[in-house]
Amino acid sequence: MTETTERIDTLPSTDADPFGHDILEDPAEFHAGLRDAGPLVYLTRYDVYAMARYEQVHAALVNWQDFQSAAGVGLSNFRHDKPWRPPSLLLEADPPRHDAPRHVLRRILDPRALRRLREQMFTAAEQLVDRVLAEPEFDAVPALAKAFPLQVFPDAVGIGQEGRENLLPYGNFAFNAFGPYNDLVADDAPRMAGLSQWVNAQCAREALTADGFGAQIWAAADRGDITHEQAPVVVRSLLTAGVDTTVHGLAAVLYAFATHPDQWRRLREQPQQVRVAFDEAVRWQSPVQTFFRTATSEVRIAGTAVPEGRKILMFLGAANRDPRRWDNPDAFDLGRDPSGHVGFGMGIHQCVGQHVARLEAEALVTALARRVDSIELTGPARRHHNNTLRALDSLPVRVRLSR
Ligand code: EJD
Repeated sequence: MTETTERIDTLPSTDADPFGHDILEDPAEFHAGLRDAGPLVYLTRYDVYAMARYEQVHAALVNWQDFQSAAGVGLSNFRHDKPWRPPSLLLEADPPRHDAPRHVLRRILDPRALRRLREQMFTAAEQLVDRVLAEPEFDAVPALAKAFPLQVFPDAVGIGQEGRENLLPYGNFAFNAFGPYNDLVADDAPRMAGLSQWVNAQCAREALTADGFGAQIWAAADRGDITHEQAPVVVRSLLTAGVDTTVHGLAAVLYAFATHPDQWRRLREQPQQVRVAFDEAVRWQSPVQTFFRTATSEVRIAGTAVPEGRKILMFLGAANRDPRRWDNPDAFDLGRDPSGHVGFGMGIHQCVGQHVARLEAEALVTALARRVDSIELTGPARRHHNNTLRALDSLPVRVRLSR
């Protein structure tokens, strides 16, 4: 990349802004430049280190000892700066404090525990798809990618109907807040006190139905697996991490198929490929683009010493398209094995909700594949800029039905 210069200590650097609107709109060229600049790059604008190659990103993700999360996984360093909300007991914690909340959520969200949910999700997807397909043209982001998770996920957690419109804005802010304090954060800051208050109220035992994920978290506290003080903060994790991520994961797979008619035909012939298709879409788009870690001691990355306490930015999206790891990485291809992608992270913090996300995708895409012969864009897909998420605002499509 043109802005890359060699520093005297030979570490490549760039003054580009990964959180600026130009790069958020289309990060591909920037990612390629970062990967090619070297295994470790210095970002002058934020005084942080960065990794964009698969090998280094993967290695850091599985090394929680050297790369901690408790100082925050955003740009802000909790050693020096007060977080905007009490830290997450999962995302923003390291072993041993991380482990009890993690085990509780893992048991509630593991594939066996989700079997009961499966039928509900498939029924809900069929009904939504039937309604949406009454028209041949629609915007797939609001009509499907947002509508589906916004119905089934809050139901699964067990919150009330009132105020669910707060979930996406709250998550959108939380994911922006992992980046720098730029316009994306500042524009929504005035709403946050109100949104936080609403989300926190939903985490109380009294606000939750008797049989959802939320109630199961409180039941774990009754058993002593976590404390009663921890329970509402663990419920908050579901409400923060479980909505915007799946919305934009579903948007990614719909975008992939709307722009790859050959892959849609292939899925129609091999509907059992739906789960591979979702993971390939997560690899290809990487709805979660970036995360930070903090060095717990002086750590060497590809021969360069990163001092203790420094922030390191991991470009998951760039790693997921690293040609050193993937053949033809920019292709959305149902024929490849996308496993090993870092779109859900890797290691002890790897997405604990990934089976819920996969279930939602399987239900929605299967319902579409049963009835939709072809799907095409009728206008440009429009991006939604967020400091962490690769997101879509709009995906105008026309579908042809098979019956
Ligand atoms: C997240 C990247 C929380 C929380 C957990 C995970 C995320 C966000 C928030 C999902 C980050 O525990 O509040 S993808």
